[in-house]
Amino acid sequence: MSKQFIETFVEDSVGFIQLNRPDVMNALNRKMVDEIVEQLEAYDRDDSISVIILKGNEKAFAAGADIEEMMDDSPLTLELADPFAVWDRMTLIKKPVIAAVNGLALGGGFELVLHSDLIVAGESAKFGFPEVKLGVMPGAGGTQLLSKAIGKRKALEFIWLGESMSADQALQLGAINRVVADELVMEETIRLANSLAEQAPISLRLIKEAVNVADEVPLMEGMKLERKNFYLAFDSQDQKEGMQAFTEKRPPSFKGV
Ligand code: CO8
Repeated sequence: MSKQFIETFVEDSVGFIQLNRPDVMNALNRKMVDEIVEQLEAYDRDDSISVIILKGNEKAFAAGADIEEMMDDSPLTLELADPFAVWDRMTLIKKPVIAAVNGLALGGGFELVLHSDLIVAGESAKFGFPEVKLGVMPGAGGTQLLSKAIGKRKALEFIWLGESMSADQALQLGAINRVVADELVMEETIRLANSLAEQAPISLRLIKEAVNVADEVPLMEGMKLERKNFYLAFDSQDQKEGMQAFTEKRPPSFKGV
């Protein structure tokens, strides 16, 4: 299906969102971010979808927020437009989201990648926050998400200097999950998505919630949520099926209930 700035399609139980402003390196204007988040939410509600993949094109995942759109903004126009409220909704997506990155992921494009759960990149991909060179700074979570991913000192170095990191550097620093040859990014991402799609959906959902709070709450609070989610998993038919299948020495058949 085609919206103004994204293409969407489904293969098996994987929902794809392809950023589609190739003339401007997939620069993210506000309407485009709205469309991305609305589609993430639609896939999240759709029982036939297990995993969501976000992708760009060969040259760019996304080269940042649309500079032309924001260049005449003032604090008041930003306050009234509230462009980041829609980004907050990404943190509420319960299904696994994988970013498949070829080419550039800069500024808001890198922030979109960092909002994803897992990240697969091509060997020539580049990640960075060039905002400092525009006299601004990341605004859609970049300072926080990159610091959590690679630590404060390395994050400061990259964001202060506005330098890009290579896919290999990003992998070594723990910012991304996998690097493959450029032409194999989609194949690898789909393989990863299909592996996730075989797992019990309720387990994936409860694990995502528990892992995400690890960054935000004191250890014992995180442990309590983990425990609550562990107990909750025992209310699912998939828990019965998973354990039954183990004792019967056969593969489980999960239904997501
Ligand atoms: N915004 C608008 N247009 C862009 C952007 C962008 N971020 N990036 C590229 N384009 C456009 C160019 O203007 C050009 O358009 P045209 O053909 O009409 O002149 C077209 O894309 C192709 O770009 P180039 O000709 O520059 O291609 P190059 O291969 O020479 O260079 C680069 C590619 C390196 C990506 C270069 O275009 C560049 O430096 N772009 C800007 C990158 C940048 O600074 N990104 C950060 C933006 S600020 C930001 O993201 C803040 C995030 C906070 C909030 C997010 C809310 C959505």
